[in-house]
Amino acid sequence: MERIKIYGSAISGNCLKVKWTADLLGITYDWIETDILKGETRTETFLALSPAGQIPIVVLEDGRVLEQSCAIMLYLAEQSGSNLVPSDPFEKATMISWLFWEQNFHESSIAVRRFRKRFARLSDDDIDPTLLTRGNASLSLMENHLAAQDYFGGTRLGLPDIALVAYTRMAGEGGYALADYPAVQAWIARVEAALGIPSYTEEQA
Ligand SMILES: N[C@@H](CCC(=O)N[C@@H](CS)C(=O)NCC(=O)O)C(=O)O
Repeated sequence: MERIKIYGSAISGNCLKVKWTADLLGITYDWIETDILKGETRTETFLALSPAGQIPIVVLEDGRVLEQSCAIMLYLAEQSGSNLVPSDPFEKATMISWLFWEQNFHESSIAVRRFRKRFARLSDDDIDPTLLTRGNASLSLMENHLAAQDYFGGTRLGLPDIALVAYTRMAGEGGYALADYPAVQAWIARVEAALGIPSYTEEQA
């Protein structure tokens, strides 16, 4: 595959999903660390690449730009000819439905609450209380799903695991008690091992 550029940040789960997918697939890339806290996604140069002003983005060798973490993961997986994207249309749509759920329900509560607490340094009273309820509802749904299987797609690591683990492993920073979700905790360790990344607590130490 051509050499791509990934604009991302090491503190962002959305960006790490893309990095881990590329690493897993053996795709070579240039990583351009982009600091959202310093407004580096709001510069004229960045906005010319991505009018949405958000990371991650991928710039292909021919200059085309791809946005949205889960769309980028799908592109990398399909483009590299991996078996991470099922060929059966129902299985493929089921896999994609987890990616939509991650963005629509999980990330929009767990990642947002983590950002408000860890980076915006808001007190719990100043954070929308529904973020806690919806985040815990996400973790409960995952707990039930993972009680019966090792990975979201069944017996092996797939794109939904990579997408969902990104912010789930950081959920403690958002004020969620991961200890209440033992199957989720075991799954996090399994996915980290499969991706060959250190556990989040080790990374922070
Ligand atoms: N749905 C997007 C979300 C991207 C996103 O929220 N990016 C954040 C970092 S995690 C960002 O760039 N924030 C800066 C901003 O919005 O100004 C995706 O999955 O790629």
